[in-house]
Amino acid sequence: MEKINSELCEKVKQAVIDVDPEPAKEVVKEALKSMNPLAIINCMTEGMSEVGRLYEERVYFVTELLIAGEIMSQNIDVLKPYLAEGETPTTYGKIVFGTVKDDIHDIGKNIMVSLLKVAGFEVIDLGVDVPVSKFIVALKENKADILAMSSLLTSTVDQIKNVIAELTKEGLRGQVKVIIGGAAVTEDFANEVGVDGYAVDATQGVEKCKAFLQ
Ligand code: B12
Repeated sequence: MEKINSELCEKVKQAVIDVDPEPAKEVVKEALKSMNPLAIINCMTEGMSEVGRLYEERVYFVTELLIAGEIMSQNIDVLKPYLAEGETPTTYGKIVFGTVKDDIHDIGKNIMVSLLKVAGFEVIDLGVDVPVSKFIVALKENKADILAMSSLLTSTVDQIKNVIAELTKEGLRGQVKVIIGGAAVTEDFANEVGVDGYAVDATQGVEKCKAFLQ
């Protein structure tokens, strides 16, 4: 069970919203003394949603998005070693993971990649702005069991459809389970494109990947 300290969580969230890296680092270090690292990541994610909202309202601009992204990435690196504590190593299958073409958002993907590794998956992380062909080549080369794709932009979400179409054309669709996520992806979209799984967050995403291979 994740240990959540709501006052500290609020501080962590606010530290991301304030887009000031040094105090944010201190707050995360303080939180780590009494909170589960995954719970801290979830509090930071809440802060990121608020940063997104402020951007939408034109209170924040791309600079703030960039700094908030850096704060999130740096602190996830600090938390990563603590994520594995208490986990029993298991060997699940291989996953090819990437953010779709023309999209460079990678924080959510990186969180899920870390959690998948902790859970015992072998992850081939293709990074961001991944063209259709790169996904296909990686799946073939690695004989992967699962393909995971992230998309945060409504303008790039249709890239998922392109990958699925190519998978089908190559005769690979029946051999890999496909899971998608990211702020631009909805359950309806997932049903429409006919993927095997969709999850609203990385923790649920990992559970779905485990279930695919059981
Ligand atoms: C940080 C940020 C950036 C940073 C990204 C830094 C980085 N290294 O990723 C930078 C500054 C680069 C950026 C750029 C842009 N951004 Co931006 N960005 C954001 C912001 C504020 C936070 C995203 C984030 O990291 N959230 C925290 C993480 C943890 O959440 P997450 O990625 O959603 O992941 C969670 C789940 O979705 C899930 N998940 C994610 N992937 C997957 C995959 C699978 C398989 C599964 C199961 C689950 C899963 O797990 C995670 C949680 O556990 C969002 C706002 C928002 N509400 O999303 C806008 C947002 C996504 N950006 C937006 C925009 C418009 C842009 C720009 C076009 C701005 C511009 N004018 O240049 C560019 C586009 C660049 C590009 N080509 O990709 C819009 C998109 C609007 C839309 N509907 O298309 C948003 C929604 C802001 C807004 N409200 O307007 N951005």
